[in-house]
Amino acid sequence: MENKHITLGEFIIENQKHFKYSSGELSRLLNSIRLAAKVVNHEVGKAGLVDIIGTVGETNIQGEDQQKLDLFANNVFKTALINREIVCGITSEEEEDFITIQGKTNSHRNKYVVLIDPLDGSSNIDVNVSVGTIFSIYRRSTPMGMPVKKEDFLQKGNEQVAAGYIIYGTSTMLVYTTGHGVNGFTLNPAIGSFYLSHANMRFPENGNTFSINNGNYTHFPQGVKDYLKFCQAEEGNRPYTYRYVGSMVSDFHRNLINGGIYMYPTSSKNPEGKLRLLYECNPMAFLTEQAGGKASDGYIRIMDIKPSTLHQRCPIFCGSRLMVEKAETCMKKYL
Ligand code: AHM
Ligand code: MG
Repeated sequence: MENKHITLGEFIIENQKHFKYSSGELSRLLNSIRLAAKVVNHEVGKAGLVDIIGTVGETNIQGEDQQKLDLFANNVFKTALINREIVCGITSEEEEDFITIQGKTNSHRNKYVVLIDPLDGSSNIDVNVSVGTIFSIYRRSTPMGMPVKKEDFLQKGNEQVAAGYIIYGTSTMLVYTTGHGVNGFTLNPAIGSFYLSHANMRFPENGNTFSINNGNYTHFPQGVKDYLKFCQAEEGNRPYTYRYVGSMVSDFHRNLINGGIYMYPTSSKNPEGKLRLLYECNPMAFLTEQAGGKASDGYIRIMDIKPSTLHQRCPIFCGSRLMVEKAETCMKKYL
């Protein structure tokens, strides 16, 4: 397919042939995410203008303040997904439990479950720094015709059929994979269409940027401290460049394009790590591998971890393969 002027909608249909069960439902599901992304983008773009920023006064189930835009984005994605006869269940970083969707005409016969972080990095909204949406899609694992169960959402990351993110940045982009590489689409705001702008995105095998919250340094395990020392040593192409936006989607996106590693390890403050396996680590791991990179918890492949709870946290090291392998070597020394 000639890349010029291909819209996301056209690309989704054109690539439907890759899907194992090609009934068009996954295409329609991706199209509903595309639509919701445009609505959220519009609202995020106005965040500084209207009285929508600031905390609602509620806290989410992890005890963190929720911002109004988190709730807005959560509702937009939920509505877009519920109103089509495709999705049988949704779980979100902003919801305590999963949502069952019976479907209007087809009692519990929809095939897909969607796991979503509707607005990641939301503490960046009031300071006008990029935020993102992360999504992950699985086929249900329990038989059709019955309400979804928790186990439908607790599948290993390697069962994902699609995953992606939207970055609300200097441009708004939607980047996704269905297991056949990673492609990025940029929104033309004047027309309201996403265009294929980054075909077949690949992590450079090696990079020279590392991203981590260095403020937590003293709380990191020794393996992470050793790797950070390596990154900062005067040798070869080092010291590497240090960049940390504090929005995973933005840090990941930069590293995907330029080469680099993003890390959110365990620490004595967050012994399980901070990021959620289902809503953040697994989808980003799927994208990483599809782009030729590596995603690990420091020891094993993220997508091989069997989740046990919906809001489980997980340490993550993801990005350029050689950088992640070096970080793993440092971690494994202290096993
Ligand atoms: P959130 O889902 O509550 O927004 O948290 C996830 C975000 C990531 O986007 C980002 O990389 C990380 O938390 C930043 O955390 P910290 O401020 O601890 O470095
Ligand atoms: Mg998040």
